[in-house]
Amino acid sequence: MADCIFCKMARGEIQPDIVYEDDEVLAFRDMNPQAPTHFLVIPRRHIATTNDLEAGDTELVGKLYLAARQVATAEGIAERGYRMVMNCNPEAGQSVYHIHLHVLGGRPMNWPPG
Ligand code: DGP
Repeated sequence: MADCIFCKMARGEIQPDIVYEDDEVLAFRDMNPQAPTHFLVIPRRHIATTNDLEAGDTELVGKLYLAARQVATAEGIAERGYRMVMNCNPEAGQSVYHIHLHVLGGRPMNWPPG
């Protein structure tokens, strides 16, 4: 997707603060952090929302979570705890239409979320 900001990151046209990358997955610090640690994990391939996931994406989705765990461990938040959130569509607050797993930690989290 030519205009998608996260696709531009995936192609290397924009350089975020990358914390993990491989052939299929990229993770980088959120520009508007909501916790002391807040990074996003995305697939390099454009998928607009979780509603667009297909059966063939099962392994890719698993890789997002494994990357999240790896970075959470490296960031020192794995044992204390962290939250993973993927917002879908306007009512959930999705603002970038390229799926991304938020990983937040370093402070206590409230439940239910706002
Ligand atoms: P959401 O509202 O769930 O779609 O979250 C989008 C997140 O993406 C939001 O927390 C801010 C972050 N974000 C948007 N544009 C950029 C960017 O250009 N760089 C970085 N690092 N983060 C971005």
